[in-house]
Amino acid sequence: MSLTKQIISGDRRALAQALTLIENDDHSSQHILTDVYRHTGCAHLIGITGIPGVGKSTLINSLAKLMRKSGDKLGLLAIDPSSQFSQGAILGDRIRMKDLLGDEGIFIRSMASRGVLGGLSSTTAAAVDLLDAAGFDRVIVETVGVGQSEVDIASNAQTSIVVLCPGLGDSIQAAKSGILEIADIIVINKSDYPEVNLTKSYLREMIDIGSAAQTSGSETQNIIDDINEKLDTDSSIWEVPIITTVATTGEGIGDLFEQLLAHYEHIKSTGEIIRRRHSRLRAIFESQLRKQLYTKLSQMLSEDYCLRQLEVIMERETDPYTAATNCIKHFETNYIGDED
Ligand SMILES: Nc1nc2c(ncn2[C@@H]2O[C@H](COP(=O)(O)OP(=O)(O)O)[C@@H](O)[C@H]2O)c(=O)[nH]1
Ligand SMILES: [Mg+2]
Repeated sequence: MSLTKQIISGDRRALAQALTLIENDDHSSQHILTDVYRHTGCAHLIGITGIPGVGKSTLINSLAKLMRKSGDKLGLLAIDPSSQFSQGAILGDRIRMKDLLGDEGIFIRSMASRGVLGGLSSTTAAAVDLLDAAGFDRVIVETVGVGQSEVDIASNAQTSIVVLCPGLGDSIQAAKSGILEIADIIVINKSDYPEVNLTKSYLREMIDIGSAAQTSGSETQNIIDDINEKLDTDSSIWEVPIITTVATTGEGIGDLFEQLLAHYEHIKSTGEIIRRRHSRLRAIFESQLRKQLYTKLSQMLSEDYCLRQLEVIMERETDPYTAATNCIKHFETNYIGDED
C-alpha cells in the first residue's frame, strides 16, 4: 500500500513518517501532499498562540480531554519557530500533554522547520493538510507568538485563539504587536493569579477600539470583496469573547470549548469560512511559488551563464547590478517560457 493510502486509512506510523519527510523538506513530500490534497478540507483548523510559558500546552491538554468526550478525533501540532527544536521543549510538551498519550483518537507531534524561505508556515500548512487528510476532526496548532509568525499561523487557522496571562505588561505588548487583531477568541490563562479583571477590561477596550477602526476604514482593502458583500453584515459580526481559564485545574475550559464550537458555527453560517479557506489557499500557493522559484534560482546560480557573469564581475568588466539583471533576462528567456 502506498504511504498516502496508509495515511488516509488512519495508519499512525505512516502519518509520522510523512510528517518527518515534510519536516526535512524531503523531495518526496511534494508527491505525498499532491496525493492527499483531495482528501483535505474537512477538519476544523484551530490555532493557539501566545508567548512561551503562558500555558498553551497545558490548555490544549485540558481542552483535548474535553473534546475527546464528544468523540472528536484530534491532531495536535506544536510548532517551534527556531530552526533547531530543543529537546527540552519537546519533553516539556510531552509532560504537559501526558494525559493524552496512549489515546488512539489523538495524534501529537512537535515540529521544527529546516526549510528555506517561509519554511515554518509552509511546513505547518503541509502538516495540517496531512492531519486533515488522515481524518482528524479538529487540528490544533500550538505556536509561539513572536513577531510576524503568528500572523502566518493565523492564515492556517479557521479559529485563532490568543492566550495571555493576567498582568497588563503582556497584554499591552500583545496589543502593540497586532496579535489581538488575529484573535477570534482571547484566553486569559493563569486566572488563579491576581489582576485578572483589570487585564480583562483592558483587553475588552483594546478589542473594541480595534474593531471600530476596522469597520470604519479598511473595508475597501478586502481581497475577496464579492464574498464579503454576500455576507449579512449584522449576523456576520463576531464579538471576540475573552475567557478566563486555569489550565492546570481545567477551570474555564468548558467555556472555551463552547466558544470554539460557536465560532466554528458562526464562520460556517456566515460564509466567513470560505473567505478563510481562500486566504489559506492563497498563502499556501504563494509560498509554494516562492519556494519553487527559489529552488530554480539556486540551480541557475550554478549554471555556466551565471558563473561567466560572476567572472566578468570579478574582472570589473561589469557591475553586479547589471550582471544580475542580465541573469534574470537569461533565466526568463531560457527557462520560464520553456515549461507549461
Ligand atoms: N498557576 C498556573 N500555572 C499554569 C497554568 N497553566 C499552565 N501553568 C503552568 O505554566 C507552565 C508553562 O505551561 P505550558 O503549558 O508549558 O506553557 P506553553 O509554553 O505556553 O505551552 C507550566 O509549569 C504549567 O504547569 C494556570 O492556569 N495556572
Ligand atoms: Mg507549549
